[in-house]
Amino acid sequence: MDLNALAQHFSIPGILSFSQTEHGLRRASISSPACSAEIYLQGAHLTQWQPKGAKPVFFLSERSQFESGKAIRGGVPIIFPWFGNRTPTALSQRSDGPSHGFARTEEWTLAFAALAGDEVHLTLTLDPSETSRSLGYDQFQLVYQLSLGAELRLRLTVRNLSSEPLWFEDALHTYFAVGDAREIAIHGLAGTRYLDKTDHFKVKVQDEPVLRLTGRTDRPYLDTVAAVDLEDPLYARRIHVEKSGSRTTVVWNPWAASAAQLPDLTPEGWLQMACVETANVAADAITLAPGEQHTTEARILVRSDAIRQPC
Ligand code: TA6
Repeated sequence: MDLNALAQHFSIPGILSFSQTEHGLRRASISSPACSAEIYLQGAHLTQWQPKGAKPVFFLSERSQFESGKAIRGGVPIIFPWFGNRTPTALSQRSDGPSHGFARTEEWTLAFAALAGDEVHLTLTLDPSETSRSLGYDQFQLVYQLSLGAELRLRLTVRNLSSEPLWFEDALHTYFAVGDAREIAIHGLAGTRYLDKTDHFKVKVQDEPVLRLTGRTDRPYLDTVAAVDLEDPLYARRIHVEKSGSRTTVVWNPWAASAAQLPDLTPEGWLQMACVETANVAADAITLAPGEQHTTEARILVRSDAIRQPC
């Protein structure tokens, strides 16, 4: 659907409008009494959400390329059908394809947009494409429902439309904006097992009651349904992330040395970000029987920490 058709079908005067970047990426912009937000149709990529009176909640790299087929660095990339590098599974010996799968660089379809009270509800869908078929994914549908208001709800549903089982990993690979990654504290993962990707994927347990970042951190925490609080003293706020349909929480910050290897991140960019991802990866990967579906949901809200609150 071109820009005019999008505007004709889905615009909500004063609330929801559409535009296009110089590289031809189409985006929806939201400005409601409760929040402002921006989402690109490529990857159904939510790049910003800012509740009224709060700072932007997501980190968005100023070096993101915003070009067709290139992943945007920041916001909430949708990771599907594999996390990281593709590796053989019980259902497929293949290991080809882009890091983090194809969903975040494919063109999604806007299927629904509405204002209900102060909340804007959007639904985007992804169907098989030449790219997904070439990678062995030809009978599925993704449905992504966003509720954008004073809080944010993201629901990613995967449907198996084939007569065979469908294996996948998924992640809402959320980049949170922070005042200084060295000062934040991440609550909710104490005693939880994780894979330490900075140490050959060794299985470890977080002994500390609270996670503070002191270097490159790359941890899928497994078999956890816990809510997480990201405490940010510099921004005087606490970002609360609840989830359902997700048994993995990934925490990632590249730190200085690895950040220097990322062309779409400024050398200091790592200081302003922390990824806390709502996911199902590795042992938590999902296999759908024919006709089955699964929904991964994140609910995000921001609390001012001006007055210290219990976690
Ligand atoms: O979620 C953490 C992670 O898997 C890291 O290992 C790092 O690769 C990060 O994702 C970013 O991946 P990307 O492909 O977006 O550069």
